[in-house]
Amino acid sequence: MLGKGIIGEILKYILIKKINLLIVNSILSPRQQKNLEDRLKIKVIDRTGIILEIFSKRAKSKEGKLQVELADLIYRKSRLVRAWTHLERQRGGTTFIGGPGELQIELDRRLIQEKIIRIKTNLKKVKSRRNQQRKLRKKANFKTFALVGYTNAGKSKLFNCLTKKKQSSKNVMFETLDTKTGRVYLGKNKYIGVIDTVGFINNIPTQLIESFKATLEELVYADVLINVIDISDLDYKNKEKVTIETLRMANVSEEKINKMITVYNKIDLSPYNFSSESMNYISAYTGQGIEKFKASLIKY
Ligand SMILES: Nc1nc2c(ncn2[C@@H]2O[C@H](COP(=O)(O)OP(=O)(O)OP(=O)(O)O)[C@@H](O)[C@H]2O)c(=O)[nH]1
Ligand SMILES: [Mg+2]
Repeated sequence: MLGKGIIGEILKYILIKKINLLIVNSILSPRQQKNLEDRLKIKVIDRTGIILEIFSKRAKSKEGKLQVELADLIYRKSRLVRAWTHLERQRGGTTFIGGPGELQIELDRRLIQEKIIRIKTNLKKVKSRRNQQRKLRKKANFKTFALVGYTNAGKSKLFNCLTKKKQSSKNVMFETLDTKTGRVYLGKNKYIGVIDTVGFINNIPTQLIESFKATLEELVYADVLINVIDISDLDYKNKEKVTIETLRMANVSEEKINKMITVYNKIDLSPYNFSSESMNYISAYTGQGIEKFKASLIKY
């Protein structure tokens, strides 16, 4: 992936600036990671590794922790498998099976697999609890609206605006890992449920999609999705696409994606004046446009 020349450049920087960690902003194969570490003599982390690291720092609830641990185990397991073939090749094609290194890896792999199964069983319980809650909501004749979008777009801030709850909203990536539900009164005796959930990122590690199934499932069952977009972000068009791709990965139907409401947030940070624009331009920070937006939900 990186040519000799570039590696030489990086090596120079590492020595001059006394760097001891290299983060590569793409997905490395286990082999690529090992080769880089051998050449550079420092620790190397790829995009998946760093995202998993951030997720594990953010996880607070039991469910969040379980899901992050699962993603981490799936990641580590795949690394072990490939490292095994790597060792095998190093031995030069002998058919001898059962060398000590291999035995250790097999053992590690089995332990990881057992842990994966244990966590999945625990997560099944989470899923059935969720199912129960959904049934209750259906009974109460609530429509549910799920806030989706790129990480840091302002979903939690908007959730707080709408529900008057105090979901943590911070200027960091992946502040929210769990799903929270709140009730909103729209007037005329009508209530809706609003769901705040984990944010997305481009090239999201597949291990995360797989392990966050219980959380992402809420999106499959929500009646309407609201795509929250940070309009002050120059790259917002691309982030909108990433959200749609991620929803597809989470098995959300095309029909629901097509019906999705888009709301442009952080207009207070944008140099343009949106005050006379359509109702979907808001600031969850100043409260601008929120009442109009809320009123627009009554027609669903
Ligand atoms: N100026 C301004 N800041 C906002 C607005 N909405 C949210 N923010 C800020 O943007 C940052 C991210 O907001 P969050 O609500 O945590 O974003 P999120 O989409 O929930 O992010 P994740 O949970 O990481 O996916 C916070 O520092 C908010 O205070 C807005 O309309 N205007
Ligand atoms: Mg959030």
